[in-house]
Amino acid sequence: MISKKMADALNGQVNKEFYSSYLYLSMAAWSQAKNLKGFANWFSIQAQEELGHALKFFKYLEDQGATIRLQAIDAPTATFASPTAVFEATLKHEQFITESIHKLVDQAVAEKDHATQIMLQWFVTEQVEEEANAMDIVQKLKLVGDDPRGLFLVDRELAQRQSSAAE
Ligand code: OFO
Repeated sequence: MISKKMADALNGQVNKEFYSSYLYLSMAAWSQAKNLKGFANWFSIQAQEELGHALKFFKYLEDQGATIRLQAIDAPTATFASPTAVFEATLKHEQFITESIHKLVDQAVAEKDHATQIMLQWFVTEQVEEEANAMDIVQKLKLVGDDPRGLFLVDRELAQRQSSAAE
């Protein structure tokens, strides 16, 4: 059994993960509208992964017999200034999520809640990867600048992303 304080914090994270999914779905819609089909593919898969993250927290709360309180999900931003801006927003959001996960770890450590610490380790590792992926794409887009041929190639690369059921 986890503390009420820990359960409340994890319930907050469930909401943040659902919001992440919503945000990436919104980015997928924006990309699709701009005919950036590879971008849309990348964001749709990202949205699915975030749904998986939300459900991992949900299941953990369930397994711990904690009270689950689903909260309203904020409406995500719907418009972005450019293809680079949409991935800069992705990186910024992932940095925010990393900070949130680290705060949860700090709380679990302070409470000597070993089970929650172990559960959170997966997310600590995942965030390193999420930030690295977003950073890599931002850098590519900056390199490409205003060159439409470069953007075409990045879009083609993002079209290659495949959904990984495990995440
Ligand atoms: Fe993007 O990792 Fe969950 O939120």
